Amino acid sequence: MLLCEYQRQSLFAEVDPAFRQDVLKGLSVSPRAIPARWLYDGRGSELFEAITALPEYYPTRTERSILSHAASEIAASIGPRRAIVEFGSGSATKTRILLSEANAAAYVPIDISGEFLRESVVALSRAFPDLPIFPVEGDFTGTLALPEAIGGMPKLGFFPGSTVGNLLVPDAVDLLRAMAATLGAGSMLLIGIDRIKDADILLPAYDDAQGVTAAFNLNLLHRINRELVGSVPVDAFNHLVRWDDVEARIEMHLEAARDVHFSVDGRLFSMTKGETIHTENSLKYGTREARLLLRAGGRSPIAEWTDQNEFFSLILARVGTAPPALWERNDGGAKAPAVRLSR
Ligand code: SAH
Ligand code: AVI
Repeated sequence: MLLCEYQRQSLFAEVDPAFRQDVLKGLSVSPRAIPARWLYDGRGSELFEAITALPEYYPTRTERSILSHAASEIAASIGPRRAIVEFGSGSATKTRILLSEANAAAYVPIDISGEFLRESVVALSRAFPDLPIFPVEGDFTGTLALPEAIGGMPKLGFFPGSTVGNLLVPDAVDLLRAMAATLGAGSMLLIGIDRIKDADILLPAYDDAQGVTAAFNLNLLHRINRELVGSVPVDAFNHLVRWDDVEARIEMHLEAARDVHFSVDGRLFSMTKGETIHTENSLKYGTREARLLLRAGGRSPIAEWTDQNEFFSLILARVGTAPPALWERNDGGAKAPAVRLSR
């Protein structure tokens, strides 16, 4: 049998045992749910990139615009020669804006999507030939060691895209605390957080007219079939998006359009029509909630930038939860960080 390169890679690539475990467990529990990090294989990362260019998907272009306006202020606040450690770097498109201003000593992109990570590092090292880059492939919610080469450098954690919103609050707090421990004393964090807004803006952002987000969601089933010898009838599933106003989150599900029976890794599963697999949460935060989240995660916000519509926040925080210094207060008393609007 002749195999194309893509089939060859899929056949001989090692299956991550954590993927197998999460899928088998996620399909067995009620309600069924698979962690969102598994949406990102090579194809999933490509589809996410396509999502970022959709007219309905406001977060990427909004954060990029905020970052472009704020980059020189951020560079002044963090000072020179930090190692920038990015959590969930993807194509690292926004990182280029930061790197152009920040005079970084090194860059460490961390991502679970290995092939995509390697490609983005090649492109980035062409754009920044003098910057030492140390990619780390892995799950940032697990224990990750940073490269020894950056051990002695002061660090800036960069966590853009509102990827923190893909974690439930207790998990987000745990991750922020783990990041603070990994990045060490004196480290800073620059984090993007998507704000609560009207459902008629949120829903289309996750259910676009061209069906790219649907393809991103359904790719999880293709991935299961490819990597875990699955027989999931992908055409029997619909992309389903909900806004939960109480939990302030978008939910993505895969809904069975009819009764289905399939196997994964030799195990049999049945779903009735209308039953769903929950594949992603995307939590949105109010301004105060975002600051409280950071404080719970062991960080003190010191500056915040937003856009004209106040759709998205980029927050700079330092390690520790001590109250902000007087110069950081913008109203002579309230312990809020200075907020600047980017236009
Ligand atoms: N930072 C980019 C990409 C955001 S998409 C941006 O702002 O546009 C989320 C990225 O995080 C993807 O590249 C995905 O592969 C990665 N990712 C998601 N969960 C992860 C995890 N648990 N560990 C490591 N990387 C993860
Ligand atoms: C990466 N993450 C912040 C995206 C989000 O908006 O929650 C993932 C995504 N899911 C569907 N569209 C985009």
